[in-house]
Amino acid sequence: MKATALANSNIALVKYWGKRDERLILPNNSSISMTLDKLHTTTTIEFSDRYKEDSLKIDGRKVVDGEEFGRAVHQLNLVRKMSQSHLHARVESENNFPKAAGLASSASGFAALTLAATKALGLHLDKKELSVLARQGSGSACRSIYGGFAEWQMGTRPDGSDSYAKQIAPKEHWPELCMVVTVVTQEEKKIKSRPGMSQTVANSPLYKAWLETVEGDLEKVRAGILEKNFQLLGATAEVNALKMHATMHTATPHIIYWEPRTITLMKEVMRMREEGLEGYFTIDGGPQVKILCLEKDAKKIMKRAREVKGVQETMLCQAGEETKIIEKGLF
Ligand code: 2P0
Repeated sequence: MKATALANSNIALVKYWGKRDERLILPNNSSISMTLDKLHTTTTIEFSDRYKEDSLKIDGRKVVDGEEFGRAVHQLNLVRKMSQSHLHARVESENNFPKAAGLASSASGFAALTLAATKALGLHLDKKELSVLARQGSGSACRSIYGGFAEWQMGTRPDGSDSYAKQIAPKEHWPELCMVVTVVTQEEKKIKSRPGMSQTVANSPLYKAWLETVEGDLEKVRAGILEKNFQLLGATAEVNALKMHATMHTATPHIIYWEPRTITLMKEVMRMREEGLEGYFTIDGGPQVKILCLEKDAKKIMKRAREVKGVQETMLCQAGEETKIIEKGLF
């Protein structure tokens, strides 16, 4: 009745932005991501009749109500329903990176929660079933079930049964591909992705253009990964991120996740490219900049990023492993 899961976060190379069903978390477009090896969430769950209610601790802090608690309990309820259990759970979770600052904590968080909860209740789900379930906790979590590179296929069915991720390639496919993750602020963002997304879908005049061009980006990024064509992958991913941010910048009220340091880093990546140091940036729902590069340039690019004033941390990541069960629990 107790299990611990470790899930890596993932960074989208073609972003998921906008839902067609907010309750089931069904997206308006497919997306592609790279699972990272160094940003992870560890979650231990125990179900027991000793517990009179669900309890949740994240990074040592008790979470007793609010949206975070509600979303975790909703996910536990989905798993309880599948296994016809009425037991309450004790959940403890730890991230090794700043939460809710655009480093995809909800992706690794809900992937770990989903696997640990199903295992603790004795369910044996395959990856597709886990992906469908994780998606209902947080959309991007369905991609973190897989290692390497994954594509979340948006699906068309109203019940969401065909909206889940599949692996494009395992991490061993392209070990030279790196992502330098930079942290420019540890602060939690003021507007979460969820309201940010719905605000954009509701009224950004550019949202239509986003949907019209995303299929082309998916094709290029898929090919870039499979053919290990770094220029194609990087250039497409960079413009895809800028397009997503352009939809937010033009929503009413608008959402600007970038800080001055974010823009300085973007410019620095462009400058490096002019000098022959090939890197491409991507940015999610937050101010952090992630730089795609090849291993041969990674150290130099990290050094250059670290020299940008205000950059607090840089981490060199490669493609990481799938969400898995581990022995060592948090309690
Ligand atoms: C992504 N993001 O593809 C995009 C790019 C942020 C920017 O998925 O509402 O936390 O829980 O499904 O997954 C962040 O949104 O949102 C996200 P919900 P989620 O990675």
